[in-house]
Amino acid sequence: MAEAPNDLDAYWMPFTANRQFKAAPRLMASASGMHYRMADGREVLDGTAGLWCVNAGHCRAEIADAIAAQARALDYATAFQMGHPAAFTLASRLARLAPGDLDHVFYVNSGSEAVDTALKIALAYHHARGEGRRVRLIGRERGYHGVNFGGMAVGGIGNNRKQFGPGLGAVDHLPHTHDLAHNAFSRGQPAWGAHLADDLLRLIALHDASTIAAVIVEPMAGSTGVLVPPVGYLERLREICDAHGILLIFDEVITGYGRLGAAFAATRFDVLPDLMTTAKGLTNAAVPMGAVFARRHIYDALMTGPEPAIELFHGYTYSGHPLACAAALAALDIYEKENLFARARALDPHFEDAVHRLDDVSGVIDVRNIGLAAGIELAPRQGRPGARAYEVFLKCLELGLLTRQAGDIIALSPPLIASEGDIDQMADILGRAIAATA
Ligand code: PXG
Repeated sequence: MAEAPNDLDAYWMPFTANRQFKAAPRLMASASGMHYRMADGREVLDGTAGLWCVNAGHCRAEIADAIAAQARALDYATAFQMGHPAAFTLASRLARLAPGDLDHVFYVNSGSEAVDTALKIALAYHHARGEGRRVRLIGRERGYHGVNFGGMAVGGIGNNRKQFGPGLGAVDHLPHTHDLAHNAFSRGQPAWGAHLADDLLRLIALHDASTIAAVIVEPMAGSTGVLVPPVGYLERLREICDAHGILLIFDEVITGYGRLGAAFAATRFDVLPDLMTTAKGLTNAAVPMGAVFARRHIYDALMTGPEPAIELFHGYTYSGHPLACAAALAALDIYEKENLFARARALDPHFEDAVHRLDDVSGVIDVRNIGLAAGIELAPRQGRPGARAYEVFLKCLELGLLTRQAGDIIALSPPLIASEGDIDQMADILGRAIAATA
Protein backbone atom coordinates (compact mmCIF):
# COMPACT_ATOMS: atom_id res chain seq x y z
CA MET A 1 0.00 0.00 0.00
CA ALA A 2 1.35 3.41 -0.90
CA GLU A 3 2.14 5.58 2.06
CA ALA A 4 -0.46 8.29 2.46
CA PRO A 5 1.15 11.71 2.90
CA ASN A 6 0.07 13.61 5.99
CA ASP A 7 -1.85 10.68 7.34
CA LEU A 8 -2.41 11.32 11.02
CA ASP A 9 -3.68 7.85 11.86
CA ALA A 10 -0.52 5.89 12.66
CA TYR A 11 0.76 8.13 15.44
CA TRP A 12 -0.84 7.09 18.74
CA MET A 13 -0.55 10.36 20.61
CA PRO A 14 0.23 10.49 24.35
CA PHE A 15 -2.29 11.92 26.83
CA THR A 16 -4.37 13.14 23.91
CA ALA A 17 -7.92 12.55 22.73
CA ASN A 18 -6.61 10.99 19.50
CA ARG A 19 -9.85 10.95 17.52
CA GLN A 20 -10.81 14.47 18.53
CA PHE A 21 -7.32 15.78 17.72
CA LYS A 22 -7.07 14.05 14.37
CA ALA A 23 -10.44 15.51 13.34
CA ALA A 24 -9.08 19.03 13.94
CA PRO A 25 -5.28 18.82 14.33
CA ARG A 26 -3.16 21.52 15.94
CA LEU A 27 0.32 21.28 14.46
CA MET A 28 3.34 23.29 15.48
CA ALA A 29 5.91 24.00 12.78
CA SER A 30 8.68 26.00 14.45
CA ALA A 31 9.50 28.07 17.50
CA SER A 32 11.71 30.91 18.62
CA GLY A 33 12.05 32.63 21.98
CA MET A 34 8.60 33.16 23.47
CA HIS A 35 6.65 31.98 20.42
CA TYR A 36 5.55 28.96 18.47
CA ARG A 37 4.65 29.20 14.83
CA MET A 38 1.77 26.94 13.88
CA ALA A 39 1.69 24.97 10.62
CA ASP A 40 -0.82 27.50 9.27
CA GLY A 41 1.68 30.31 9.88
CA ARG A 42 0.03 31.82 12.96
CA GLU A 43 2.26 32.93 15.85
CA VAL A 44 1.32 31.69 19.30
CA LEU A 45 2.71 33.04 22.56
CA ASP A 46 4.00 30.18 24.71
CA GLY A 47 2.28 30.48 28.08
CA THR A 48 3.46 27.06 29.22
CA ALA A 49 7.17 26.89 28.34
CA GLY A 50 6.34 23.87 26.18
CA LEU A 51 5.18 21.52 28.95
CA TRP A 52 6.89 23.35 31.82
CA CYS A 53 10.30 22.69 30.29
CA VAL A 54 11.54 25.31 27.83
CA ASN A 55 12.66 27.66 30.58
CA ALA A 56 15.14 29.68 28.50
CA GLY A 57 12.79 30.09 25.56
CA HIS A 58 12.75 28.20 22.27
CA CYS A 59 15.45 27.25 19.79
CA ARG A 60 18.37 28.81 21.63
CA ALA A 61 21.28 28.90 19.21
CA GLU A 62 23.85 28.10 21.92
CA ILE A 63 22.07 24.85 22.73
CA ALA A 64 21.53 23.89 19.10
CA ASP A 65 25.21 24.51 18.35
CA ALA A 66 26.37 22.49 21.36
CA ILE A 67 24.19 19.54 20.35
CA ALA A 68 25.42 19.67 16.75
CA ALA A 69 29.08 19.86 17.78
CA GLN A 70 28.64 16.96 20.20
CA ALA A 71 26.88 14.84 17.58
CA ARG A 72 29.91 15.23 15.36
CA ALA A 73 32.53 14.64 18.06
CA LEU A 74 31.02 11.76 20.09
CA ASP A 75 27.51 10.66 19.22
CA TYR A 76 27.20 7.99 21.87
CA ALA A 77 29.41 6.66 24.63
CA THR A 78 28.80 3.27 26.19
CA ALA A 79 27.06 4.03 29.45
CA PHE A 80 27.97 1.04 31.64
CA GLN A 81 31.56 0.56 32.82
CA MET A 82 32.60 3.39 30.45
CA GLY A 83 32.23 7.16 30.58
CA HIS A 84 32.79 10.41 28.71
CA PRO A 85 34.01 13.75 30.07
CA ALA A 86 30.85 15.82 29.60
CA ALA A 87 28.85 13.52 31.90
CA PHE A 88 31.30 14.16 34.74
CA THR A 89 31.57 17.89 34.04
CA LEU A 90 27.80 18.23 34.06
CA ALA A 91 27.40 16.23 37.28
CA SER A 92 29.93 18.43 39.10
CA ARG A 93 28.18 21.51 37.84
CA LEU A 94 24.76 20.24 38.91
CA ALA A 95 26.13 19.30 42.32
CA ARG A 96 27.30 22.90 42.75
CA LEU A 97 23.90 24.23 41.71
CA ALA A 98 21.93 21.99 44.08
CA PRO A 99 21.41 23.00 47.71
CA GLY A 100 23.16 21.35 50.66
CA ASP A 101 24.93 18.07 50.07
CA LEU A 102 22.71 16.91 47.18
CA ASP A 103 25.99 16.36 45.42
CA HIS A 104 25.67 13.08 43.52
CA VAL A 105 23.81 12.85 40.25
CA PHE A 106 22.28 9.81 38.51
CA TYR A 107 21.25 10.38 34.88
CA VAL A 108 18.02 9.24 33.28
CA ASN A 109 16.03 10.25 30.21
CA SER A 110 12.78 11.63 31.56
CA GLY A 111 10.92 12.68 34.65
CA SER A 112 9.21 9.31 34.89
CA GLU A 113 12.55 7.54 34.88
CA ALA A 114 13.88 10.01 37.43
CA VAL A 115 11.03 9.13 39.79
CA ASP A 116 11.35 5.36 39.42
CA THR A 117 15.12 5.72 39.86
CA ALA A 118 14.74 7.76 43.05
CA LEU A 119 12.26 5.26 44.49
CA LYS A 120 14.66 2.40 43.71
CA ILE A 121 17.60 4.28 45.24
CA ALA A 122 15.52 4.84 48.40
CA LEU A 123 14.83 1.10 48.64
CA ALA A 124 18.46 0.22 47.91
CA TYR A 125 19.62 2.69 50.58
CA HIS A 126 17.60 1.01 53.32
CA HIS A 127 18.59 -2.42 52.02
CA ALA A 128 22.28 -1.47 52.19
CA ARG A 129 21.85 -0.33 55.78
CA GLY A 130 20.24 -3.56 56.90
CA GLU A 131 16.74 -2.07 56.97
CA GLY A 132 15.38 -4.06 54.06
CA ARG A 133 11.91 -4.14 55.64
CA ARG A 134 11.48 -0.49 54.75
CA VAL A 135 9.69 -0.98 51.44
CA ARG A 136 6.57 1.17 51.69
CA LEU A 137 6.41 4.29 49.52
CA ILE A 138 4.20 7.22 50.44
CA GLY A 139 2.94 9.63 47.80
CA ARG A 140 0.20 12.23 47.91
CA GLU A 141 -3.25 12.65 46.41
CA ARG A 142 -3.13 14.82 43.30
CA GLY A 143 0.58 14.11 42.97
CA TYR A 144 2.00 13.47 39.49
CA HIS A 145 5.20 11.48 39.33
CA GLY A 146 5.19 10.36 35.73
CA VAL A 147 3.71 7.27 34.18
CA ASN A 148 6.05 4.38 34.92
CA PHE A 149 4.96 1.77 37.43
CA GLY A 150 6.65 3.33 40.46
CA GLY A 151 5.58 6.87 39.69
CA MET A 152 2.07 5.75 38.83
CA ALA A 153 1.77 3.96 42.17
CA VAL A 154 2.85 6.91 44.31
CA GLY A 155 0.98 9.32 42.06
CA GLY A 156 -2.42 10.49 43.16
CA ILE A 157 -4.41 10.95 39.96
CA GLY A 158 -7.21 8.42 39.57
CA ASN A 159 -7.37 8.62 35.77
CA ASN A 160 -3.67 7.78 35.50
CA ARG A 161 -4.09 4.63 37.57
CA LYS A 162 -7.47 3.12 36.80
CA GLN A 163 -6.55 1.34 33.53
CA PHE A 164 -3.40 -0.35 34.77
CA GLY A 165 -4.12 -2.85 37.50
CA PRO A 166 -2.85 -3.05 41.04
CA GLY A 167 0.78 -2.00 40.40
CA LEU A 168 3.03 -1.68 43.44
CA GLY A 169 1.51 -3.05 46.62
CA ALA A 170 3.19 -1.26 49.48
CA VAL A 171 2.03 2.26 48.78
CA ASP A 172 -0.04 4.82 50.62
CA HIS A 173 -0.94 8.47 50.11
CA LEU A 174 -1.03 11.70 52.08
CA PRO A 175 -3.95 14.05 51.50
CA HIS A 176 -3.38 16.92 49.07
CA THR A 177 -3.27 20.46 50.36
CA HIS A 178 -5.78 22.15 48.07
CA ASP A 179 -8.88 23.44 49.82
CA LEU A 180 -10.78 26.33 48.30
CA ALA A 181 -12.67 26.95 51.54
CA HIS A 182 -9.39 27.99 53.16
CA ASN A 183 -6.97 28.83 50.37
CA ALA A 184 -8.89 30.40 47.48
CA PHE A 185 -7.14 33.33 45.77
CA SER A 186 -3.89 32.89 47.69
CA ARG A 187 -0.88 34.86 46.57
CA GLY A 188 2.24 32.76 47.03
CA GLN A 189 2.20 30.17 49.80
CA PRO A 190 -1.20 29.79 51.50
CA ALA A 191 -1.22 30.37 55.25
CA TRP A 192 -3.54 27.41 55.92
CA GLY A 193 -2.64 23.74 55.62
CA ALA A 194 0.69 22.96 57.32
CA HIS A 195 -1.15 20.57 59.64
CA LEU A 196 -1.96 18.31 56.67
CA ALA A 197 1.65 17.08 56.86
CA ASP A 198 0.74 15.52 60.21
CA ASP A 199 -1.28 12.94 58.32
CA LEU A 200 2.09 11.25 57.84
CA LEU A 201 1.95 10.45 61.56
CA ARG A 202 -1.32 8.61 60.95
CA LEU A 203 0.31 6.53 58.19
CA ILE A 204 3.26 5.84 60.48
CA ALA A 205 0.90 4.67 63.22
CA LEU A 206 -0.91 2.49 60.70
CA HIS A 207 2.05 0.88 58.93
CA ASP A 208 4.87 1.45 61.44
CA ALA A 209 7.85 3.59 60.46
CA SER A 210 10.02 0.47 60.17
CA THR A 211 8.11 -0.47 56.99
CA ILE A 212 8.27 2.96 55.32
CA ALA A 213 11.12 3.73 52.93
CA ALA A 214 10.28 7.15 51.59
CA VAL A 215 7.80 9.96 51.13
CA ILE A 216 7.68 11.57 47.71
CA VAL A 217 5.98 14.89 46.99
CA GLU A 218 6.17 17.63 44.42
CA PRO A 219 7.14 20.70 46.49
CA MET A 220 4.62 22.51 44.28
CA ALA A 221 2.21 20.15 42.54
CA GLY A 222 2.24 21.23 38.89
CA SER A 223 0.20 18.85 36.75
CA THR A 224 -2.90 18.89 38.90
CA GLY A 225 -3.13 22.65 38.67
CA VAL A 226 -0.41 24.47 40.63
CA LEU A 227 -0.99 23.51 44.25
CA VAL A 228 1.34 25.71 46.27
CA PRO A 229 2.67 24.25 49.55
CA PRO A 230 1.18 25.89 52.64
CA VAL A 231 3.59 27.83 54.84
CA GLY A 232 5.42 25.35 57.08
CA TYR A 233 4.09 22.22 55.31
CA LEU A 234 7.32 21.03 53.69
CA GLU A 235 9.27 21.82 56.86
CA ARG A 236 6.86 19.66 58.85
CA LEU A 237 7.19 16.74 56.40
CA ARG A 238 10.97 17.02 56.72
CA GLU A 239 10.76 16.98 60.49
CA ILE A 240 8.53 13.90 60.64
CA CYS A 241 10.64 12.00 58.11
CA ASP A 242 13.78 12.80 60.12
CA ALA A 243 12.22 11.64 63.35
CA HIS A 244 11.30 8.27 61.81
CA GLY A 245 14.21 7.41 59.52
CA ILE A 246 12.09 7.96 56.40
CA LEU A 247 13.68 9.45 53.29
CA LEU A 248 12.09 12.56 51.79
CA ILE A 249 12.07 12.83 48.01
CA PHE A 250 11.19 16.07 46.26
CA ASP A 251 9.97 15.58 42.72
CA GLU A 252 11.31 18.75 41.11
CA VAL A 253 10.68 17.76 37.50
CA ILE A 254 8.64 20.96 37.10
CA THR A 255 10.05 23.14 39.87
CA GLY A 256 13.72 22.47 39.04
CA TYR A 257 15.81 24.95 37.04
CA GLY A 258 14.14 28.18 37.94
CA ARG A 259 10.36 27.80 37.78
CA LEU A 260 9.91 29.14 41.31
CA GLY A 261 12.54 31.86 41.00
CA ALA A 262 15.37 29.81 42.48
CA ALA A 263 17.44 26.94 41.12
CA PHE A 264 15.14 24.44 42.85
CA ALA A 265 12.06 24.54 45.09
CA ALA A 266 14.32 23.06 47.78
CA THR A 267 16.43 26.21 47.43
CA ARG A 268 13.46 28.55 47.53
CA PHE A 269 11.74 26.90 50.50
CA ASP A 270 15.00 26.06 52.25
CA VAL A 271 13.97 22.47 52.90
CA LEU A 272 16.52 19.84 51.96
CA PRO A 273 15.20 16.50 50.65
CA ASP A 274 17.32 13.33 50.65
CA LEU A 275 16.69 12.74 46.96
CA MET A 276 15.54 15.15 44.27
CA THR A 277 14.23 14.26 40.83
CA THR A 278 14.65 16.65 37.90
CA ALA A 279 14.24 16.61 34.10
CA LYS A 280 12.50 19.07 31.75
CA GLY A 281 14.41 22.38 32.19
CA LEU A 282 17.70 20.53 32.68
CA THR A 283 18.33 20.65 28.93
CA ASN A 284 15.76 23.36 28.23
CA ALA A 285 13.90 20.36 26.75
CA ALA A 286 16.10 20.31 23.66
CA VAL A 287 17.19 16.70 24.33
CA PRO A 288 15.33 14.39 26.74
CA MET A 289 17.24 14.05 30.00
CA GLY A 290 16.62 13.76 33.71
CA ALA A 291 18.86 13.80 36.74
CA VAL A 292 18.31 12.38 40.21
CA PHE A 293 20.24 14.15 42.95
CA ALA A 294 21.25 12.21 46.06
CA ARG A 295 22.64 13.51 49.29
CA ARG A 296 26.05 12.33 50.34
CA HIS A 297 24.81 9.90 52.99
CA ILE A 298 22.67 8.13 50.41
CA TYR A 299 25.57 7.72 48.00
CA ASP A 300 27.97 6.75 50.76
CA ALA A 301 25.61 4.12 52.14
CA LEU A 302 25.77 2.34 48.81
CA MET A 303 29.51 2.74 48.24
CA THR A 304 30.29 -0.20 50.47
CA GLY A 305 31.17 -3.81 49.76
CA PRO A 306 34.06 -5.01 47.64
CA GLU A 307 35.40 -2.43 45.19
CA PRO A 308 34.82 -4.52 42.03
CA ALA A 309 31.13 -4.95 42.93
CA ILE A 310 28.50 -2.89 41.11
CA GLU A 311 26.80 -0.91 43.86
CA LEU A 312 23.46 -0.18 42.19
CA PHE A 313 21.97 -2.54 39.61
CA HIS A 314 20.19 0.20 37.74
CA GLY A 315 20.75 2.44 34.71
CA TYR A 316 19.71 3.09 31.15
CA THR A 317 21.42 2.73 27.76
CA TYR A 318 21.09 6.47 27.41
CA SER A 319 22.03 7.52 30.96
CA GLY A 320 24.27 10.56 30.50
CA HIS A 321 23.85 10.58 26.72
CA PRO A 322 26.49 12.89 25.18
CA LEU A 323 23.95 14.99 23.26
CA ALA A 324 21.87 15.46 26.39
CA CYS A 325 24.94 16.41 28.42
CA ALA A 326 25.94 18.94 25.77
CA ALA A 327 22.45 20.42 25.76
CA ALA A 328 22.34 20.56 29.55
CA LEU A 329 25.71 22.29 29.84
CA ALA A 330 24.63 24.86 27.25
CA ALA A 331 21.29 25.37 29.02
CA LEU A 332 23.01 25.87 32.37
CA ASP A 333 25.32 28.42 30.71
CA ILE A 334 22.30 30.39 29.53
CA TYR A 335 20.55 30.18 32.91
CA GLU A 336 23.70 31.50 34.55
CA LYS A 337 24.69 34.17 32.02
CA GLU A 338 21.18 35.58 31.80
CA ASN A 339 20.57 35.12 35.51
CA LEU A 340 17.23 33.57 34.64
CA PHE A 341 16.38 32.11 38.03
CA ALA A 342 16.77 35.50 39.71
CA ARG A 343 14.92 37.05 36.79
CA ALA A 344 11.98 34.73 37.42
CA ARG A 345 12.02 35.75 41.08
CA ALA A 346 12.05 39.43 40.15
CA LEU A 347 9.13 38.89 37.75
CA ASP A 348 7.10 37.05 40.38
CA PRO A 349 5.23 40.16 41.73
CA HIS A 350 4.34 41.34 38.23
CA PHE A 351 3.18 37.86 37.26
CA GLU A 352 1.19 37.60 40.49
CA ASP A 353 -0.59 40.90 39.88
CA ALA A 354 -1.28 39.98 36.26
CA VAL A 355 -2.87 36.60 37.01
CA HIS A 356 -4.85 37.95 39.95
CA ARG A 357 -6.49 40.45 37.63
CA LEU A 358 -8.49 37.35 36.64
CA ASP A 359 -9.86 36.93 40.18
CA ASP A 360 -13.07 38.74 39.35
CA VAL A 361 -13.72 37.26 35.92
CA SER A 362 -17.02 35.42 35.93
CA GLY A 363 -16.55 31.65 36.24
CA VAL A 364 -13.14 31.91 37.96
CA ILE A 365 -13.29 30.23 41.36
CA ASP A 366 -9.60 30.43 42.27
CA VAL A 367 -6.31 31.95 41.15
CA ARG A 368 -3.06 30.90 42.82
CA ASN A 369 0.56 31.47 41.96
CA ILE A 370 4.18 31.12 42.95
CA GLY A 371 7.30 31.96 40.97
CA LEU A 372 6.33 31.82 37.31
CA ALA A 373 3.54 29.30 37.77
CA ALA A 374 -0.15 29.98 38.18
CA GLY A 375 -3.35 27.95 38.33
CA ILE A 376 -6.64 29.52 37.31
CA GLU A 377 -9.53 27.34 38.40
CA LEU A 378 -12.89 27.53 36.67
CA ALA A 379 -16.35 26.51 37.79
CA PRO A 380 -16.93 23.23 35.94
CA ARG A 381 -19.78 22.80 33.49
CA GLN A 382 -22.58 20.79 35.03
CA GLY A 383 -21.86 17.08 34.54
CA ARG A 384 -18.95 17.70 32.15
CA PRO A 385 -15.75 18.06 34.15
CA GLY A 386 -12.87 19.54 32.16
CA ALA A 387 -15.08 20.78 29.33
CA ARG A 388 -14.88 24.44 30.32
CA ALA A 389 -11.09 24.48 30.58
CA TYR A 390 -10.75 22.70 27.24
CA GLU A 391 -12.93 25.35 25.60
CA VAL A 392 -10.75 28.05 27.18
CA PHE A 393 -7.61 26.29 25.96
CA LEU A 394 -8.99 26.26 22.39
CA LYS A 395 -10.12 29.88 22.62
CA CYS A 396 -6.70 30.97 23.90
CA LEU A 397 -5.03 29.16 21.03
CA GLU A 398 -7.33 30.95 18.61
CA LEU A 399 -6.37 34.25 20.26
CA GLY A 400 -2.66 33.40 20.03
CA LEU A 401 -1.77 31.92 23.42
CA LEU A 402 -0.78 28.37 24.38
CA THR A 403 -2.03 27.30 27.81
CA ARG A 404 -2.32 23.94 29.54
CA GLN A 405 -5.39 22.56 31.25
CA ALA A 406 -5.74 20.12 34.11
CA GLY A 407 -9.35 19.25 34.74
CA ASP A 408 -11.02 22.66 35.00
CA ILE A 409 -7.80 24.45 35.87
CA ILE A 410 -5.76 26.44 33.39
CA ALA A 411 -2.05 26.48 34.14
CA LEU A 412 0.32 29.23 33.09
CA SER A 413 4.08 28.69 33.30
CA PRO A 414 5.83 31.02 30.87
CA PRO A 415 9.47 30.68 29.88
CA LEU A 416 11.68 32.58 32.33
CA ILE A 417 12.68 34.99 29.56
CA ALA A 418 9.13 36.40 29.39
CA SER A 419 8.85 40.18 29.40
CA GLU A 420 6.33 42.02 31.55
CA GLY A 421 4.48 42.75 28.30
CA ASP A 422 4.33 39.03 27.44
CA ILE A 423 2.89 38.30 30.87
CA ASP A 424 0.28 41.04 30.55
CA GLN A 425 -0.67 39.66 27.16
CA MET A 426 -1.09 36.16 28.61
CA ALA A 427 -3.39 37.39 31.37
CA ASP A 428 -5.32 39.55 28.92
CA ILE A 429 -5.92 36.76 26.39
CA LEU A 430 -6.79 34.28 29.13
CA GLY A 431 -9.29 36.71 30.63
CA ARG A 432 -10.93 37.27 27.26
CA ALA A 433 -11.02 33.52 26.56
CA ILE A 434 -12.66 32.77 29.90
CA ALA A 435 -15.21 35.53 29.35
CA ALA A 436 -15.91 34.22 25.83
CA THR A 437 -16.77 30.77 27.16
CA ALA A 438 -19.01 32.02 29.96
N1 PXG B 1 7.24 14.31 37.87
C1 PXG B 1 6.62 15.49 37.75
C2 PXG B 1 6.47 16.36 38.95
C3 PXG B 1 6.16 15.90 36.50
O1 PXG B 1 5.55 17.08 36.40
C4 PXG B 1 6.99 13.84 35.57
C5 PXG B 1 7.43 13.49 36.83
C6 PXG B 1 7.22 12.90 34.45
O2 PXG B 1 8.10 13.41 33.53
P1 PXG B 1 8.17 12.83 32.03
O3 PXG B 1 9.40 13.49 31.49
O4 PXG B 1 8.31 11.36 32.14
O5 PXG B 1 6.90 13.24 31.36
C7 PXG B 1 6.36 15.07 35.39
C8 PXG B 1 5.86 15.44 34.03
C9 PXG B 1 1.08 18.89 32.47
C10 PXG B 1 2.20 17.93 32.20
O6 PXG B 1 0.28 19.18 31.62
C11 PXG B 1 3.11 17.68 33.16
C12 PXG B 1 4.13 16.77 32.94
C13 PXG B 1 4.21 16.12 31.74
C14 PXG B 1 3.28 16.38 30.74
C15 PXG B 1 2.25 17.29 30.96
O7 PXG B 1 1.01 19.43 33.58
N2 PXG B 1 5.00 16.54 33.97
